[in-house]
Amino acid sequence: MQNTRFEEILSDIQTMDIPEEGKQAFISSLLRLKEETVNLMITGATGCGKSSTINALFGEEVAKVGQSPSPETMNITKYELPNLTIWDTPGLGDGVNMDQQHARNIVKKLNERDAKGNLLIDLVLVILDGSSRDLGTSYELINKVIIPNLGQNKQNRILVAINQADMAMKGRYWNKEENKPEPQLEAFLEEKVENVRQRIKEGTGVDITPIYYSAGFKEFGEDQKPYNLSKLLSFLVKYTPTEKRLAYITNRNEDVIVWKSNDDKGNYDEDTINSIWETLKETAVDVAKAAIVKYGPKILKKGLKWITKLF
Ligand SMILES: Nc1nc2c(ncn2[C@@H]2O[C@H](COP(=O)(O)OP(=O)(O)OP(=O)(O)O)[C@@H](O)[C@H]2O)c(=O)[nH]1
Ligand SMILES: [Mg+2]
Repeated sequence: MQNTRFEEILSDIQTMDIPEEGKQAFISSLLRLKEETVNLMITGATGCGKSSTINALFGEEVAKVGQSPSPETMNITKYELPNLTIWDTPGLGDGVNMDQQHARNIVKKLNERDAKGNLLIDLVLVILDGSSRDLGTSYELINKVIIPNLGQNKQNRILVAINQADMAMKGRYWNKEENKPEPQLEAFLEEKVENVRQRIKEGTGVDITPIYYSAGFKEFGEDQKPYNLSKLLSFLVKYTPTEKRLAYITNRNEDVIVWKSNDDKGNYDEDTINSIWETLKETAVDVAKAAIVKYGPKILKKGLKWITKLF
């Protein structure tokens, strides 16, 4: 599949100031990673912001954003980006009959296997609507449909993210100028995160760490940028199998402004870079490992510089 950013990276390596042998080894490691595809399921109730989140993360117009009350995503929609396949999947909350169908679709997809016999879906991102007081159907979705069908290693295959953080208190305490929550809203969101964590723990015994963010929106001439999107990305990368992580970076939204507003509880870009660096170290083919041993610091430094350049 076409992946121009991948090609750019490869040609960058050609210009690195290291011996030819090292370059070739680096390139063959990367070519192997190029064969890997992440399969990411994004699910959640109608209007929670699945399409908006996909567009914020990977660039506008990847997924159509619905502004009408009728659900845009009636069934599973597949978006194929280079090395990254997104399964945009309706969650529950569309009435008994529709919900049964949605649940069946999700269970089937979660049990699907790839050509190698591994579970197809690497990671499920469940989006909750932070502006909604009643998250009952979302708990139903997570506790009864998704978690029981995650197979082993459940903890690492689900990420729960509360979207529309700006609207959690009906728009109050959202600082529009700085595009971030005021302390009152922040405290409210922290509490929400803790409630969600507890409800899932009680229902399934699985202890996960939900996060909150805002995908932003463009409506009525207003253009609100995302909040905590870098944080969301760093969690997505961390929860994805090492050999598949690079795809998030090569497909990342090029509009740098969407990555700017984040809480100050961590350095999320650095976390992402470290996760990717882990990928390169762990998945380097033998000859690259040998080259790293032989040319050590030089390759490591160049490699890091190259990854950092992507941010
Ligand atoms: N204020 C605010 N609005 C948002 C946010 N994220 C999404 N929206 C709005 O919420 C509405 C629904 O968003 P979508 O992205 O279409 O939601 P969806 O989950 O894809 O919806 P369906 O495909 O119909 O299930 C749109 O009007 C978005 O602009 C956010 O972080 N803040
Ligand atoms: Mg949608």
